[in-house]
Amino acid sequence: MLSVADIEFYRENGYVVAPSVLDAGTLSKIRQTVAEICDGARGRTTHDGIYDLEPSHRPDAPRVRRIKVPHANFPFFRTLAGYGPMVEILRQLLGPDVRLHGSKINMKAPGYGSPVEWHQDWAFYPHTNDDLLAVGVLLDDAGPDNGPLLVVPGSHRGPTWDHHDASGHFCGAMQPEACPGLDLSQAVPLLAPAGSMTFHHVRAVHGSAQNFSARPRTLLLYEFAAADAYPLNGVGDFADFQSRMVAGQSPITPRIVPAPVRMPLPPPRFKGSIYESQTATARRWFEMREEPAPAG
Ligand SMILES: O=C(O)CCC(=O)C(=O)O
Repeated sequence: MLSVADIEFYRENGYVVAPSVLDAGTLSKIRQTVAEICDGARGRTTHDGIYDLEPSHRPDAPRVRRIKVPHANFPFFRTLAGYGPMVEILRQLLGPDVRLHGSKINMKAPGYGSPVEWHQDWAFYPHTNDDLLAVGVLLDDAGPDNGPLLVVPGSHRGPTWDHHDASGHFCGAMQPEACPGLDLSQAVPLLAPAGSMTFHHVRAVHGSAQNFSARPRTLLLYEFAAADAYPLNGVGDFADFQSRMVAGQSPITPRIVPAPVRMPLPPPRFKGSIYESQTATARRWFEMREEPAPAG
């Protein structure tokens, strides 16, 4: 559970870190499951519905950058989305009725794990209200040098920035120099031991650098919404929408609040994951060093 001060901190800053939420057994089971899924990338030649691959991936030397929508692809991660201590915190931040929106596992391997350019999740999935957040479940210790999540405090109360490329297509990356008043030097790294959880508001500006360290950084991300937040780009499969409730009731009456919205349209030129769509950005902010080829 978060303290009253923690909740106030989240409202003011748009993020909060809850140390050591996962019990040791659950952490170990998640790590083992992630390792088994990654083994399945051996022999793959391209991205697919499960794997997003590092540019230097080889079928005989797999390098997975992301496991896509684990809650939909692996029942274990759908069950984990209802993990009691996490849901308690979600109820504190989002209210009694909470729906799972999405999930992903971002892996930053030592030495080459890819950066994620500055963005706001809200630019990808605007809703009728902005009571949404992402939970980062730390599967490794997050230190200053292994590509931790960086969040700009208070940015969730500011504009929704343009995330489009020079051709006018959505690309999921901001151009920070075109964001007057946004001070990235204020960004805070969310550092905590494995088993901790970070919570960042859907409108918070965030990103992360390449992992230049010798330690991995594996982050399971779950996105959650207050159940009365309806996606502005529609509900494709209502049965699935309803099945993603993790607490309380699902109302048929959306709550609508004024919030700055830009639609992620026209769709990205490069699809599949944020890593792919962000390749269209005019200028990368985070340094991206050549990845050493896998040995062998
Ligand atoms: O993995 C990270 O450091 C950031 C991930 C993120 O913000 C995203 O995938 O939307």
